[in-house]
Amino acid sequence: MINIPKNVKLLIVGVCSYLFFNTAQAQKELKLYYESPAEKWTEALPIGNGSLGAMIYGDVSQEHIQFNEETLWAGKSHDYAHKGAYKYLGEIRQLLTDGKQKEAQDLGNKEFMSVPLKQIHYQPFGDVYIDFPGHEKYSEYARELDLNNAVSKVSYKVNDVIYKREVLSSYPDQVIAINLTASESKALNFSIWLDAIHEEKQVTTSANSQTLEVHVKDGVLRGVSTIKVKTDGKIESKNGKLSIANASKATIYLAAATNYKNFKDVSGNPQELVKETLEKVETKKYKKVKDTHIKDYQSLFNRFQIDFGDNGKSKEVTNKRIFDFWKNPSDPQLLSLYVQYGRYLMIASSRPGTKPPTLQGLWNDKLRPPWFSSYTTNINLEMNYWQVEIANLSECHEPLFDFIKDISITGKNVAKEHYDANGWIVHHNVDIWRGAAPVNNANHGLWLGGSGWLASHIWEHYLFTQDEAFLREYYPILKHAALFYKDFLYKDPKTGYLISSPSNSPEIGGMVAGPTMDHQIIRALFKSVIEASTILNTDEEFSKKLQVMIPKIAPNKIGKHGQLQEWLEDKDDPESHHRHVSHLWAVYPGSEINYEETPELMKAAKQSLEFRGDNGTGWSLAWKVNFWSRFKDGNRAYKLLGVLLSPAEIPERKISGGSYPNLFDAHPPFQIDGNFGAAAGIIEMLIQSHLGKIELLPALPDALPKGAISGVVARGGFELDFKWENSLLQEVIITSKKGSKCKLQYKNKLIEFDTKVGKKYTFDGMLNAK
Ligand code: FUC
Repeated sequence: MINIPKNVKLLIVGVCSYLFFNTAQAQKELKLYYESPAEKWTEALPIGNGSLGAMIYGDVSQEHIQFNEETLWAGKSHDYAHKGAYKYLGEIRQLLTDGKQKEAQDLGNKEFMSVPLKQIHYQPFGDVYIDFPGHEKYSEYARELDLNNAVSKVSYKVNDVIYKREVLSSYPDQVIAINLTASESKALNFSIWLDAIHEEKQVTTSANSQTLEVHVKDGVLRGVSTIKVKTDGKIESKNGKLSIANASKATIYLAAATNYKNFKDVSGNPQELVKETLEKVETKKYKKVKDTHIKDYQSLFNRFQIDFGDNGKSKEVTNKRIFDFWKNPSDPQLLSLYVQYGRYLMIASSRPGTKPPTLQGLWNDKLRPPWFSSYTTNINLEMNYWQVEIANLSECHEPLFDFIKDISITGKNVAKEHYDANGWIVHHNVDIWRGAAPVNNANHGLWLGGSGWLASHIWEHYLFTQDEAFLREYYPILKHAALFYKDFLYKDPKTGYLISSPSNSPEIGGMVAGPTMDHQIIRALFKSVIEASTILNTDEEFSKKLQVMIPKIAPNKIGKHGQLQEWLEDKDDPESHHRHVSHLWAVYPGSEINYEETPELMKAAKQSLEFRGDNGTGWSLAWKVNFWSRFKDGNRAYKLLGVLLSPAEIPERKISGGSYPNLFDAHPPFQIDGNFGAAAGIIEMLIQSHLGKIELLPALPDALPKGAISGVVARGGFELDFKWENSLLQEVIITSKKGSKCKLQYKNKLIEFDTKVGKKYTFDGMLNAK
């Protein structure tokens, strides 16, 4: 036996407990934490399993859990295409060429728009209420959402009895589980029931369960939800409620489903689905369901860590931290928490087999939610997925690819009816019925970039994962997105360039011919199809056609104010602080404009962003964080984060954007895109990989001089762990997933090396191999 001296033993114990302590500490830190119940929806805490989501208020004498199931929408299966609209395309184009914008828009509104003109709403599903008689006076209240295990908790004391509630939404078991305990036997007494704000609803109660049926107004979808109670107490069904007496613990499982099967089929049987789900879970103990849930969640969540240090504020209540950040943005842990919250929300709202998060993610309590709580594709839906690859949640991208598959079908019909073109097209909004035609008003709805932008996600997913099988599967969709633009691009009689017309630069300036953004998106799409066809060794002829077209598309231009022109004409208003900054698409998420290949355009793009200023709606701020990161100005990006992370509801702030107490992003109102976009932006300050190399700490703000990140993903199939101190890189470990060649840059040093699949490569802060 090896004899270890006592002092060495002490050292080992010390190091181990230090590591343990720090891990435990780090675990503790990833929480949203409050010392009072939620009064408003934007104070309640979100949980979700991709399809079944809930907001937990945590009130003491009456708990309220408002829940959603992602397929409950208004409306019905419907083709929104405007038959024969293409007959007016030439005339609209001509009017635009003749400078008759109003006439072009009027004709567009009359002959070219979606039928009907508007899409429809995502719906809330129902509410669980739990009454705890005698709990009006309480002490030691705490409410939290633990991002480490995706469990929301409430605890408090009444007459020396400690009451605890846990709520989670399980992906493996497809239920929301509510677990209630009392520290003394038989001290738990409560009544529970379901309700909904739908006009058409019915509640039926049995011995230990209750079922809610809702029917949406203006639509064909109905939802069924059942709660089932397991307890060591006595259950009684009275006055439409389930009353539980003399218990020490109780578990309630909630399942919900609708008759929606897909955008063409509503023949589902929600009663049967709910019954089956509950039959599978009802014999399981809460601990088993919880353990399975945590294991499943952590298989995604634990892949990525981010740490900027903690100056002690992580122990304070979250709403106070947001308020303090407004006054003094020196809470580095709030930023790492924000990134992890973005990851948490993604895992909660986008899992394989589910639908993508809407404008409000999975969470909506209104029959008429803002902007229909639908999918806006001129920034919002795409922004939802900006963090997904870099933050090591690649599988969570899948619902977007399913969505793209759907709209490539509806969009094909729209391409034919509206443009007499091949391929598929999606305009600026899509609902659950996969409407792809232009909606609302031709002045902003007739925008042509939706399908091109969405298709870029297929290519980006490939760039990150190097998954050739995926690329092969999706190549036809990518190609057909390009095919549409190939047919649609139109030779501008004035400039001779190929342009996108009619369209608009979202959502500023009305209908125009040839907005810069469209051309950037189309060029990027064509290039991705060309590269994909080479990788897959297919379609050489089509690729050649695209190669010939690219130089003919109207190029990016610098205007009289030194700005990047938003339109074909040099007519940008330097005073405009409009929230959309669409013509900078090629800076982010695109990459056509960059310091290395197009420094003059980069300068002009930066000038455009200066004109737009540092305020904006939530998602606009998040986009600007990403822009400033690409401009390598970390301090400016950090300044924008300061606005985004300040309290949304303080009138004296007098600007939009900000965060609600539950850290939901404020457009205002709540829109989830800013959460996801800013999480991506924070990572973009630390690592970028869009120019065929990995650049470390490209835009590190002075406020984050020390930190570490692990499990972050770069294009080319690489996973990285690295840390920095005094704002200088200390060490980097690169794991090669696909054996690609790696180019790595830190400041002015660029190294290049071959890699082997699964091998790790370690370098010091000067990029010397270790
Ligand atoms: C776009 C934006 C709005 C809002 C809406 C949902 O139309 O211009 O700001 O985010 O989507």
